[in-house]
Amino acid sequence: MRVRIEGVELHHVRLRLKEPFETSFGVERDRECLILRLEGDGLQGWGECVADAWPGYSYETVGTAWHVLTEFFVPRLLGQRFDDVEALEALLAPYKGHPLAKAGLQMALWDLLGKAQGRPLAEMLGGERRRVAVGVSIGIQPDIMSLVETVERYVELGYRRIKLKIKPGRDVEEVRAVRHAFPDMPLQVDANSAYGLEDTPVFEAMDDLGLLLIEQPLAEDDLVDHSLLQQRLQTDLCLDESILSARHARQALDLGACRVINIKPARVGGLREARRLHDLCRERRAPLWCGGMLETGIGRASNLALASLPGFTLPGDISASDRYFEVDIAEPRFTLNDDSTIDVPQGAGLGVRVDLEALKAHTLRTWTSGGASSRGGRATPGWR
Ligand code: NPG
Repeated sequence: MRVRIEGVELHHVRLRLKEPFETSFGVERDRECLILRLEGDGLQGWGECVADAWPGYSYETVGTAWHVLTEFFVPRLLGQRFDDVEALEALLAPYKGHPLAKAGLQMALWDLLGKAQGRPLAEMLGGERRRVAVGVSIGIQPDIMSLVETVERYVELGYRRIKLKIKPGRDVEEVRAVRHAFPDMPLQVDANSAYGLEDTPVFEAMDDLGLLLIEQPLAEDDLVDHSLLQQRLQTDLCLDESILSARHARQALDLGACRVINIKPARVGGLREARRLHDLCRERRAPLWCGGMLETGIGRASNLALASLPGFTLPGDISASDRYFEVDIAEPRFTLNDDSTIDVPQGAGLGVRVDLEALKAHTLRTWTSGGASSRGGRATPGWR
């Protein structure tokens, strides 16, 4: 069934996090992102572009995504008919980079097509599980005692896999203390590219702590040094920021730069490329898990659908809705089951309903194009 894209709306949203989230690249107190709405044939498709307010994790920001979407991507899309997502991927292929912006738009088209076909996203992607194993990612805490207490709090809530953020000077002692307090807990660490090969002793010191994996220790553009580091360690390295496509994943595995892959659909330009990456890892029997970027309920629904594919063998960074924001913009809220899993949405498309009041209350600026509301593009006046 073909759907004609008649209108596109962008919402620049800011949601207050329940607690600040500190990583090696900085502290987040609010989460900003773009929420996209596609209109066609009387249906609406929602997507989330996870570019943040500032270029910490990625060079993309809400500002760059706004620019490429309004100036280039949306004008190509309007008035076109789609019966699959492949056509959108092909339409955007000539534009270099900007995977987060492309992925947000693609998510909205998956949702729209799913609604048009009456099929849940998980089924469209080839998902098999009804619930997926999840863990929680814990930011850098003010001191070791509060770190151990924070881990304890999440363990009491039922999370059975913990990821700790680390940075130079806040690593070995912290991880050792948590390991001591939770000897059997599946535990992993994430450095977000904060180290160099000269820091190898730091990772050697963690090598006997029974970690599930060490995520992205070195620079994102450096597969070679990752392979040198992996040779020195028993613990599996996992790459996140370094893997921008299925091709990168193949090269990283071939080079021995990592043994485990983290998939974030946004980082690789959308769910279609994420599925190719999944297929590659499955073929290679490389352990795989779904990362998270502090998504709203919209992006979380998409991650849950993806993680229902059979190649995801490790728990994802997909926590319950109440771990992130006081107020979310999508319903229903996701809750943690007793076995540290979250149910995969079963409704058509993403399977969530956007709370328009909450969306409006958290929107800083909007832009509409096509549809009944305007012709050309129109942005909220007065936004700074
Ligand atoms: O539960 O969504 C979550 C957070 C998981 O730690 C997490 N994400 O580096 O992987 C990361 C980190 C992140 C957060 C990256 C925000 C980008 C933005």
